[in-house]
Amino acid sequence: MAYTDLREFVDALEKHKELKRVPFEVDPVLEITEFADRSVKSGGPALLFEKPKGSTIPVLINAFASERRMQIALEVDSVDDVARRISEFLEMRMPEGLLGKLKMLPKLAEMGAFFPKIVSSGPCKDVIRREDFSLDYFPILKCWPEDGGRFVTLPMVFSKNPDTGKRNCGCYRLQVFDERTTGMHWQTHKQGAEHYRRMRARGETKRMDVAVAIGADPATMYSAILPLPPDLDEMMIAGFLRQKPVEMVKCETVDIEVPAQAEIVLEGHVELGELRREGPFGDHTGFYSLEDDYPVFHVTCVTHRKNPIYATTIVGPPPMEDFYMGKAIERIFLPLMRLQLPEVRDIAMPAEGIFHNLILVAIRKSYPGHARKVMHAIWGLGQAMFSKCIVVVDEDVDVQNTSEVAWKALNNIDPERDIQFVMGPVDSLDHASRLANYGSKMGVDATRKWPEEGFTRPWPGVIKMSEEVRRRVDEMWKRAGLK
Ligand SMILES: Cc1cc2nc3c(=O)[nH]c(=O)nc-3n(C[C@H](O)[C@H](O)[C@H](O)COP(=O)(O)O)c2cc1C
Ligand SMILES: [Mn+2]
Repeated sequence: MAYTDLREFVDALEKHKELKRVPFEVDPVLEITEFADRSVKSGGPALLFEKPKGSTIPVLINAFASERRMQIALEVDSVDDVARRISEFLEMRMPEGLLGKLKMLPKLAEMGAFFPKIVSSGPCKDVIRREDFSLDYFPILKCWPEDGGRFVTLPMVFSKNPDTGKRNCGCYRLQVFDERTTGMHWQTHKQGAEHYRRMRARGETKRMDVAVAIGADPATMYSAILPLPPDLDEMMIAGFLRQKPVEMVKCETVDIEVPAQAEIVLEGHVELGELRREGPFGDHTGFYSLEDDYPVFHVTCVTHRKNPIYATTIVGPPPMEDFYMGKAIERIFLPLMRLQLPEVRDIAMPAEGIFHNLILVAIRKSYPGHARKVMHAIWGLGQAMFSKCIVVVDEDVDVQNTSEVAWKALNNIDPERDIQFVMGPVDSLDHASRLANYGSKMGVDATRKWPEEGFTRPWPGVIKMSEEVRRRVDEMWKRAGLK
């Protein structure tokens, strides 16, 4: 049964002993970060701070911050189950004959059940504040000592493509500038930034409507970070994940819809052309993102539930909560990647690589230069374009085992021959690239080299003891009193 809202998810976490309430006062300035960081690094629970200093609204953090919590969030025993459901849909073809077509009906009906549903009202409208509101009312974290201020870190930012009218929802942090204004940190490659650019290019209006929802059922919250193709509605994917449509409700002051069950909604607009210094911010690279100019979000109305919960996260030196969210993305998106690249057997993004710095790819190699084809395909695949280092190995290497990859890949390469550099877009958070958003990337072909690739020396096998000897020693091992 799909979670209706954030509260039901909190209850589920509590039932599974995955949540700890902190009943005394803790400061959202730095102290909550220290709690959350220690908890995630020690395999601790999600935390619900009931008395954040300076606010009456409780703070939920680390709700997705373990493999188990991601399973609870998506209501599966393994996130591979989600991947499996996606694969089934992808394999769905119109079958031959009437009987086959009839058998398809339930699947098609299931698909129809994913589309978001507009409803006339919802709990996010329990309290509507058109005049009397201030962002100071919320327990917004200052995450790290050198941060430029307080940041909303887990928002669902809704905007519309001015050309197609299609909705987008992305998680872009908001730096609080004052009671009613924040930064709007959509990086240049993201959909919010694209909507903004298109709107500016049209030159018809000076304002872009934006609405920010904070806290909802977990699948809806999670959909905001998914690297979906442009114009694919995150709310539809949320419906697929929770197997129930997301109920959407119109905003009071802007032409945008938000999840009706959201805890908090900030309605407002971005003034086209207005930029303001944003940052620094202790980012998910584990370094501070430097200050930069970003659009400004003007809040014009706040709506919220009775007794709202403020959902947030922190990013910083890995692994943090976003690592577990990203790990699930890796699993869920593998079948989609394999649509284009069926030779890919598995991929892994180890925590130290912060997603964009390192992707390990195992392929079934079929022709000369195959590893390089896969690298280029990944650099051309949505947000995977940011991959700073792609290491391609043969399918017998377990990419989930980073140490095995390091061992085998480092043995297998002749660096000058097997490492390839390309120029292209890089993640906005890359602090080492020569220019912001533009720099070099590296592909490592760590597959076994073929004669057809000009390698004519013999290639050695990996050392392995014979099964027969292993069995003999199993028995002698015990006889020798070894454990
Ligand atoms: C905790 C967290 C914070 C994030 N903050 C930002 C951010 O401030 N700016 C940004 O562009 N992307 C940020 N992202 C990544 C985007 O949410 C992600 O790239 C998403 O796919 C963007 O959606 P879009 O393709 O619809 O633009 C963040 C992700 C997470 C998990
Ligand atoms: Mn999107």
